[in-house]
Amino acid sequence: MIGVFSKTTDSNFVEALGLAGMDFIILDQEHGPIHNETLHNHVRAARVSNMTAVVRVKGVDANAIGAALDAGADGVQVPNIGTAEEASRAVDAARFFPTGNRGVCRFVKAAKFGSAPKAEYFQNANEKLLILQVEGKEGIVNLDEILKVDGYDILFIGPYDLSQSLGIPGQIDHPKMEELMNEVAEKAKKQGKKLGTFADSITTARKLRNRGFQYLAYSVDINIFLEAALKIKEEITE
Ligand code: 3PY
Repeated sequence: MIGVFSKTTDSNFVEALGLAGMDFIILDQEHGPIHNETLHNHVRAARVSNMTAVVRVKGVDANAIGAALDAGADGVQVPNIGTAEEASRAVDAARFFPTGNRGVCRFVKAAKFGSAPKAEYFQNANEKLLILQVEGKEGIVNLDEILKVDGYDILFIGPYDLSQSLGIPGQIDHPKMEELMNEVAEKAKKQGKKLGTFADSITTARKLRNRGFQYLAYSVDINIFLEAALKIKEEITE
């Protein structure tokens, strides 16, 4: 799956990325201006353009995770997981009984405002994607334990944060990063977890895809727009 991070408030950007054939969009509440009202419209825009809508919340916060899923998102991505206990708390917040303890309201958008058959709603809700990000020293130290936690689907390596924790901020193509990413990828594969990460160059994205990263976020909507505009200006004036 190839996707893009969204850091804009206009749902037309989301719809356009779906029309371009992107498989998923990550609606970024951690580093973007997407509040819950906007989220409802972005999720709708992803749906009409056949794209999986994932919300990256700010952290392991049960209310934020619940609100994102209540808005009808197809998945939630939780940044900076450092321990197995945090991973378990994320699972608990994102899943209903018997896997977790997510807050229940059957009148939310995800439950078709109360019109979804109850059994179907609870069943479908527990099949939404849960993606956990490991990107700091603590998460790397505790990786084996984090990988043993059940109830989440994808382990996502945040390369920028990881590069900072290695003392080489921003150098995501550094050999030290390559080594660590490979190590994490091998461990995740052994535990049967799917892998995700982020790339901001086509070369890196291709390399990671070939290396088995199934959930690959490429760049950010507003940056894709900016880069295209720069290229147009440059090509016309050269
Ligand atoms: C990171 O690179 O640290 C991310 O969280 C993805 O942009």
